[in-house]
Amino acid sequence: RDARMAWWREARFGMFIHWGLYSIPAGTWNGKQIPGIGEWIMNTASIPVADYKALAPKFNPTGFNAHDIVALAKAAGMKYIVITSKHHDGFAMYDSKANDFNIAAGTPFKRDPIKELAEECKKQGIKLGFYYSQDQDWTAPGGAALKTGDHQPPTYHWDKAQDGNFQQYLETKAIPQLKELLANYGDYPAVIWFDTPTPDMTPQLAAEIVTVLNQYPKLIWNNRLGGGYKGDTETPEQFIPAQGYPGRDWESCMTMNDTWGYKSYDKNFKSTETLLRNLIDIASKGGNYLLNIGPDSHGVVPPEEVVRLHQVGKWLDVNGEA
Ligand code: JFZ
Repeated sequence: RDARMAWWREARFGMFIHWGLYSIPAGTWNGKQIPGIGEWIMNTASIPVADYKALAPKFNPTGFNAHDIVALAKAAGMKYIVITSKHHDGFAMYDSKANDFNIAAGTPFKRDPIKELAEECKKQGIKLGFYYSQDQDWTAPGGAALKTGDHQPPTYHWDKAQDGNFQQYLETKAIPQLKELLANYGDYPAVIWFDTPTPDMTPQLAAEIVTVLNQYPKLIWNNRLGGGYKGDTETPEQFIPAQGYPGRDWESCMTMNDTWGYKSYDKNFKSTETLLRNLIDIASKGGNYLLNIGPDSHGVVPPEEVVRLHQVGKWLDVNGEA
């Protein structure tokens, strides 16, 4: 266990990337600004499945440049990247054969940004992990949804197209996609970052996933699988725990503004000084800082984020350790 965690414990600083179809509406739907985090817009605005899926043919992020993103992470002093391979909207940001709602099969872009990132990370010598929403999936029949607004229990679905059986969703989409992600990207992923487990993820169903994960003895995965599994890492979100987590590895994930996925009008960016203080506070308590960027619908990293990351890196060059 210790050998497996060694690189992660030394890393201290990583880049979270939330990027998907939600970068197209960018916080606005039917002319209305939708409150809350940008990647939740489908749920928050109760967007029908067919309308949301209609975003895919409009997604052509030709400004995406894996080399520049990896170089940006390195310039900031980051040692790893974790990118959304599939968020709660169910859209896979890689070439998936298991499900055709994905960037390679469903968009004019046709490329596989996860593959491009994996190749660049290997070239530039940094670790890469995949966020995967294993439980919530708002466009696959049987996928779970957490409650928003007036959505009704027990499923909190808002469109009949979401109805189905969770186990079937898991066995026909989530597990096959996890297998693809684990098998098809060379040395990567170094990390699988699960999210938002619901009671649907019983110990029995989670065990089906763990059986797959266990075939990759170097893999690190977080505490958000569900089914009672504690995983390798605690994941305090948007805060720094007062004393860390004695006996546990941990990673604070944070946004620079108030959203993970790109929102065109969220300009509430933290200062570089605040980002640096957070990094130092977290490192002093033995944790890692996973700091988010949210590329836009062209695949371009917002300039406010680029500037801050360069400033953090500059400070570390002068004051940090090698
Ligand atoms: C989840 C996602 O729903 C969100 O879109 C984003 O990806 C974020 C990193 O993770 O949101 C959460 C998950 C857990 C908590 C809060 C928000 N939590 O434990 O307080």
